[in-house]
Amino acid sequence: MSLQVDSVVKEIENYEGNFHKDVIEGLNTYPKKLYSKYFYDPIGDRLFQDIMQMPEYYLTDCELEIFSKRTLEMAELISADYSAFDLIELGAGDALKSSHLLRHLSKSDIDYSYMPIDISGNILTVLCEKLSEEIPNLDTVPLEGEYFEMLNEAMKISERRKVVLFLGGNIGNMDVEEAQLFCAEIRRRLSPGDLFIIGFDLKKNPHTILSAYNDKSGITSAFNINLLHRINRELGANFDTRYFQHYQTYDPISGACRSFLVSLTNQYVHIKRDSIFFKENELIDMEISQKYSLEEIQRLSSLAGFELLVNLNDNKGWFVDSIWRV
Ligand code: AVJ
Repeated sequence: MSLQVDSVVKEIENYEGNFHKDVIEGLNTYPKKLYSKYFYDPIGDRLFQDIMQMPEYYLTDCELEIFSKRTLEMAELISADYSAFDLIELGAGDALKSSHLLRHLSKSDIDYSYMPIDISGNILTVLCEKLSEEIPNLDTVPLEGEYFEMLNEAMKISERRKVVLFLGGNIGNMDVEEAQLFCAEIRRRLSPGDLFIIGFDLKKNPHTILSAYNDKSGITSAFNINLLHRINRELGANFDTRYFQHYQTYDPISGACRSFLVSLTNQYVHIKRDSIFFKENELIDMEISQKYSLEEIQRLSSLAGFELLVNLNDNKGWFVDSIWRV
């Protein structure tokens, strides 16, 4: 392996590193940083469900519309050469969106397996039960673990053509540079003819975007604050969440929508033996939800070594599922 590829892999493995180490390291850097991938404990899962129900949070509805109204186009591209394939979904969750596609693909006689990847074994069990009721003939191979590890597993299971789904605008939780590395790592594991289908939230009226992440009801705030509670619960820390406040920004030029927690006072927080000082008004960088223009999506696909086949958008033109081929 070349040095460069080596360091890319390290960076991504790092991204998938362990909770305690990431928290201590993140809170000892400047600016302080926590990773949004840790938002999703059982309470965080429930808060994210609540976010998806908020009228301001348009992403889920837009992508659901794409998957329910443009299934035919998607299915035609996927089964263009009639060869058997594996449909791998990164972060499948409840597969609400992809189940439309699965149902459609299962009506044709092309042979395929569905391989949902998720770090939550619990979610995968529920999903498999749901799918075996809804689509009894579907061959489902659940893979519990981190994206790249399980993607490597999937490659070992069969040599069939691969179609990889990465939906929900989850790519937004990486900054543009990380997204480039991520897409290049996906590309490295695929072969000519394989597809990568990836959901992007688009740049749009900045008020629309900011409102989706800065709801008056305080759900997004609670979603961020829950990570402090999780650190208290799982790492024996003593964050007093009354002294942290959610702050959201959107920069319409770069497309970065960011959330922070602001320390409302000078305070020490203890995480077992470590003690961390927060100055009044000091920030913790919590999450990025990067928004893209169509040109930026095109650029990302070619930098990673894909050919962009089509962008499927919702009616409002707020979200796209972009279909890339190796
Ligand atoms: C699950 C990453 C798509 O960034 O829009 C929602 C997470 N954060 N509100 C997003 C989230 C705050 C969400 N993704």
